[in-house]
Amino acid sequence: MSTATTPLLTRGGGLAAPVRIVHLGLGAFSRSHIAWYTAHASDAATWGIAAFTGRRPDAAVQLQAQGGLYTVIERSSTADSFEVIGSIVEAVDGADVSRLRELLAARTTSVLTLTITEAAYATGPDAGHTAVPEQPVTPMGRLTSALAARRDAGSGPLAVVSCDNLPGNGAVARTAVLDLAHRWDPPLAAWIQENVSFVSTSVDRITPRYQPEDTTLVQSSCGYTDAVPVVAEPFHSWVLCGDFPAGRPRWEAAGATFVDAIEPFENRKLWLLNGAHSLLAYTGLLRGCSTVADALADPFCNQAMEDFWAEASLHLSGNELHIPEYLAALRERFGNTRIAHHLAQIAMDGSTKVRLRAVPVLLAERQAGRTGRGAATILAAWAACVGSSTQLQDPHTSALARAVEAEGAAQTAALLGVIGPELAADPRLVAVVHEQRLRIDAGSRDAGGSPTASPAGPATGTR
Ligand code: CS2
Repeated sequence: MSTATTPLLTRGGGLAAPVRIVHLGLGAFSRSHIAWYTAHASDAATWGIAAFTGRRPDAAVQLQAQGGLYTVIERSSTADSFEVIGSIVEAVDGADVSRLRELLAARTTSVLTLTITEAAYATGPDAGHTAVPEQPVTPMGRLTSALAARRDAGSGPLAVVSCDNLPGNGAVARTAVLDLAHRWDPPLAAWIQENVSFVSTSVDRITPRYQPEDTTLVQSSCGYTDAVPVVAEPFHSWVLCGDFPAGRPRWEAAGATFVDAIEPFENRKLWLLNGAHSLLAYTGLLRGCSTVADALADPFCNQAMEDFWAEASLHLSGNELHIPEYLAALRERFGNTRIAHHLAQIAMDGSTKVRLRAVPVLLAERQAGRTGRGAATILAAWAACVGSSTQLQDPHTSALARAVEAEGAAQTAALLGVIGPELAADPRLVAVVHEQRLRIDAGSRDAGGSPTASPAGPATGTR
């Protein structure tokens, strides 16, 4: 069916729920996860989302033309199923800060959710925040400015719910917002401390980036045109920890869980899923793979992943984590060849991601008196990718460019310094990472065949 013959997906006369959630970071993941959970909450009819884009307005324009509706294509290893999601009732260009301030100032708004990427929580001098609150250009700046509007309107407390892959993401969001508030308007910082609850969450659903063939598939399978469908795996998980002073949807009806201590769940997801993703991304790209499933099928990448998992699992205790079952599920999820999850997408923003996904395991291993070679392999593969001609998007591009001017182990040290100066200052740690880098280089030269050495190397490495 061609676009000309299929009607555009519209809400028609269907009722939209009132806006009670404001979301920053309207992208594919927020639609396969937060909006999906909200649509499946038992009280979905009373919880609408106004979603703001990040850098570009495009997704808002396309979604608004469809009344906020879009299709989730749930893709298992054998079949696709299609569902129209209606929880987004307003899609807005992120640059429209006055609409954001207006919505946050409304007492009816109870929750603000965030998927703004890990790098967007930085507040240092390079983070791009403006010096004045009137023209915020970053998501954190926009959020802080909108919280000032809520205070001014006297609309009372609300919950800010971070859904980015950071440990303690609620606390990190709180620190970032308070930092900006202190700089811009100190009494606002006091108001935020009193009135805003920062909820930490661990989110999970593999959601590859949009491809034009997704629209074609919806046309032929569903008989309508959807310019912005989302492909996602069937698996989904959401663990939340914190208070909702102005209420929240009954997300538990859709499978969300509320816990008192989130750290073990966060670490399990960040290290085992995201850490393995980064490992597969960098080793896989170096070995000519393009998707997660391709890299999983590559013996070198696969062995490196298993070695990292064995190491990381030593630091994940507690029966409630069910590590063997979790790993078995991950092998199956990563192996879904019907999902084209591109390594290049995962490889972006690497200096921030590997700091969160690999460094904690590396440091815990070294604290335990071991080398931490499995985690070092992630850093090594990232360094090898950055050191090669691969063009990777990163929040620290200039620092990385300076670091690659060095050569050999000095280059590895300089790259590690971009992740954390304390890493570069530890010569034995640098040596372990560089040793893994040499092994990866040797494996990658072995064009597409078996690696010349096992990814983690012999049992007695440098420490
Ligand atoms: C991925 C994540 O792009 C990445 O860095 O590791 O987006 C991952 O797919 C999700 O966290 C899965 O829940």
